[in-house]
Amino acid sequence: MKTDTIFAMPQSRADFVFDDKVASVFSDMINRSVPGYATILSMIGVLAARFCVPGSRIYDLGCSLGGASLAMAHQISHKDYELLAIDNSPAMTTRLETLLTAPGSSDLPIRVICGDVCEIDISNASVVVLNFTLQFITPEKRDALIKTIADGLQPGGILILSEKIRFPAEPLNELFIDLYHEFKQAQGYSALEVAQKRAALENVLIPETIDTHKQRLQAAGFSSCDVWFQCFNFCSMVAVR
Ligand code: GEK
Repeated sequence: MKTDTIFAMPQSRADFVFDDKVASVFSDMINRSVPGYATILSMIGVLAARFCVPGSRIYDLGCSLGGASLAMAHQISHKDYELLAIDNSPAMTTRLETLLTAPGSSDLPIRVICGDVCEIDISNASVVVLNFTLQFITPEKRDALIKTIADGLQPGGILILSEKIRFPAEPLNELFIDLYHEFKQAQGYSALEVAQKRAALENVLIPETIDTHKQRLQAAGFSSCDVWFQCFNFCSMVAVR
């Protein structure tokens, strides 16, 4: 795994993009930047194994290098489903295509699509995953995307929604951000790397509160939803159609 040193040297401020440079170090970056990432992936696999209905589709929206897709495909005991792994970064999808040719992965029912998750059709889905993707979608488009997902899920199907979140109480918000930065430094990132990445993400990653997510999920037609994982300002929710 190539080490992420993208923000190690002083640089002029520019918005974060999922380009080739990021894709080439992405596994290291996300593992050291999202508390509990490995646990979340593994439990997405457990949830998918429980909810994937034979003959249905699974959607991994904003799949990056396919961490969630592979966790699901390796834990579902049958092969009677189609897993659509979608990302609008060609650098990510090209790499994922290559990863899927590796021994042990080449026979998995995963189809990689380079495209915008806001533009795709969703139908006959039993499981949909937005693992740290909705936060990068412009807030005005989020209601429509969640509604498209709800409409494309079978009754009883699930959406797994993982997000960086903010808290309504400002002192708590600041505390969790501070603890998160401490976590990143414990993962080997310098104070400069943490500060430069934070600035690069400022206009790109827009976190919302858990209440905002829950209200949107309910309004879209999910019958129930709740948080199943949380560490500081990172959480994962499950919503049942
Ligand atoms: C994982 N889920 O490892 N359409 C398609 N893809 C998009 C869009 C869009 N409109 N906007 C952003 N992306 C992954 C991790 S990373 C999270 C997801 C992070 C893609 C973007 O190209 C990137 O690959 C991904 O969403 C977000 O389980 O880096 O914190």
